[in-house]
Amino acid sequence: MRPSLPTALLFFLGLSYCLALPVPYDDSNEFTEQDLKFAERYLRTHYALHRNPAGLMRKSANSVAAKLRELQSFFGLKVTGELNEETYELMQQPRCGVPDVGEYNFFPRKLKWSKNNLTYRIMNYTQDLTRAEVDRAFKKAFKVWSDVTPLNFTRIRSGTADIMISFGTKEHGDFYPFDGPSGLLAHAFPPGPNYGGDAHFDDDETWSTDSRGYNLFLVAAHEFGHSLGLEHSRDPGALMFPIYTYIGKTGFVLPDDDVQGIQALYGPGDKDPNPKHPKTPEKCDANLTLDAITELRGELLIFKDRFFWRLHPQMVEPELVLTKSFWPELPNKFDAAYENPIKDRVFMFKGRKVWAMNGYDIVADYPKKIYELGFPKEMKTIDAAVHIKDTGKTLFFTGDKYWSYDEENQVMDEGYPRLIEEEFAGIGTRVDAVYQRNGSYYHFLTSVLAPYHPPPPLHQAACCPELGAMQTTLCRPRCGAS
Ligand SMILES: *[C@@H]1O[C@H](CO)[C@@H](O)[C@H](O)[C@H]1NC(C)=O
Ligand SMILES: *[C@@H]1O[C@H](CO)[C@@H](O)[C@H](O)[C@H]1NC(C)=O
Ligand SMILES: *[C@@H]1O[C@H](CO)[C@@H](O)[C@H](O)[C@H]1NC(C)=O
Ligand SMILES: *[C@@H]1O[C@H](CO)[C@@H](O)[C@H](O)[C@H]1NC(C)=O
Ligand SMILES: *[C@@H]1O[C@H](CO)[C@@H](O)[C@H](O)[C@H]1NC(C)=O
Ligand SMILES: [Ca+2]
Ligand SMILES: [Ca+2]
Ligand SMILES: [Ca+2]
Ligand SMILES: [Zn+2]
Ligand SMILES: [Zn+2]
Repeated sequence: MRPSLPTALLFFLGLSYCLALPVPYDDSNEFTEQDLKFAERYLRTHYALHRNPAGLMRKSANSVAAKLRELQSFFGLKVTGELNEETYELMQQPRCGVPDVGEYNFFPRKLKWSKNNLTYRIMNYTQDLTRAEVDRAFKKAFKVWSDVTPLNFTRIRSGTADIMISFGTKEHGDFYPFDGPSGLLAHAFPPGPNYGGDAHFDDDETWSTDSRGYNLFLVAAHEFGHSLGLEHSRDPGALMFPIYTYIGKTGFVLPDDDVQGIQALYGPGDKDPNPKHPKTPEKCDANLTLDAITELRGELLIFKDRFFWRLHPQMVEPELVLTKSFWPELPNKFDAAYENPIKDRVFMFKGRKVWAMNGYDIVADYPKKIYELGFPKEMKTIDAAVHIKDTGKTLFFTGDKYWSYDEENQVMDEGYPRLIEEEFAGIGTRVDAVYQRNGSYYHFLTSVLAPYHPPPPLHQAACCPELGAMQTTLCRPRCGAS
């Protein structure tokens, strides 16, 4: 039986053709012929782009635009139907080979195994890891799913298992060839007989048990989600998000979105050894608290847990991304952040450490210790930071106190720390995040989002004066970000 995964791909094998790919009419985007071919291939593989009969060029261009719109919408990008820099960059990211669109019904909805007792067999191995490491990675990846369902996975060493696992390169026996290093990392078939449930890993990747190359456990846990019947999720925090992000050494916990998905198919298990499944923050949650806010060259970065929202003045919707997808080597969560626009640096704080960013690049010689800024050695964290352009000072909030740092002379100002209450009456005793916009400070307290309007002369009309201005910015960005 022919496997039933990206069926549409079969139509294109061996055909060479040219589709009119819509690109924006400005010369800031100079895509080469090769780039355009790459983009087309991406849409064919992941968005079921069909080749239109010759002579229907206009129509085919429209269908490419439609696919681009689907892709942009799936990933929360600005939906233009045109190939732009942002879309092209996203296409370049290493990812799973299973398509993102379910509506084409490669397989019926809610395809699942009709038994809870499943078998798997590891057919062969990669040279990158020892056999024991590969065995452990797969076992752990199955455990991710069996922990939250009644499913039970048993390894067999001969015969036919439900889930047959193999490493292969390029064409490897199922008409869905891999593509050499990076790009497609792996794919898996939905539940069913024969190929159903099987998972294939591209052996042209470097597989690892840590951050190098691609982490086999992480990719396998994602693929086995497909083996059990899950499709891709649009939630950038979900394991079933199609793009690979290494999430760090700290123990993996299955995100809530994936738990909901798999339990919708199989129900919950007896006992979940780790019942805390991280939820992806919801920008319009009335109870949202924030970790840190800063601008970065005109863009607003709003940090929350292992994510941040990016809000560019031209963007209609804030984009939610995993911090690790931008900075794999940084902590996934920050305490405080601020931008010094004169030095063109963004400083991000976690515990006793501070990193400096030049654009999105980490500046060499960082992280440094916060006591090098003049804080007492025993200080463990900074709650919030904000740079005041008019005075050249940076205010640091920690506990119920705040400090003033002179950026020009790089020293802490005399007479600090002071009590937050003294200067910022009514703000409370703890600050989560601070951000200054056009003369107004926005402070975000532990459980309340509120703009703080400092007394004159600093005070000016705030753009979103109502309570919860930051949230307004996130939820209805037109108000705050124009
Ligand atoms: C599940 O499969 C294993 C291995 O085939 C078997 O030993 C076990 O009894 C099965 N359990 C159930 C509940 O069917
Ligand atoms: C899971 O498999 C083990 C080992 O084969 C077996 O002892 C156990 O009964 C199974 N549990 C369920 C719920 O099927
Ligand atoms: C592993 O098995 C698959 C499927 O049988 C085959 O295509 C592939 O070449 C094998 N890979 C290795 C490294 O032996
Ligand atoms: C916000 O928190 C309050 C108090 O904890 C709770 O009653 C309310 O349901 C929460 N609202 C939302 C939208 O989660
Ligand atoms: C700041 O706010 C004032 C009053 O609303 C407005 O006139 C001014 O253009 C704003 N400046 C910036 C830089 O947004
Ligand atoms: Ca199978
Ligand atoms: Ca590959
Ligand atoms: Ca904070
Ligand atoms: Zn996938
Ligand atoms: Zn395959």
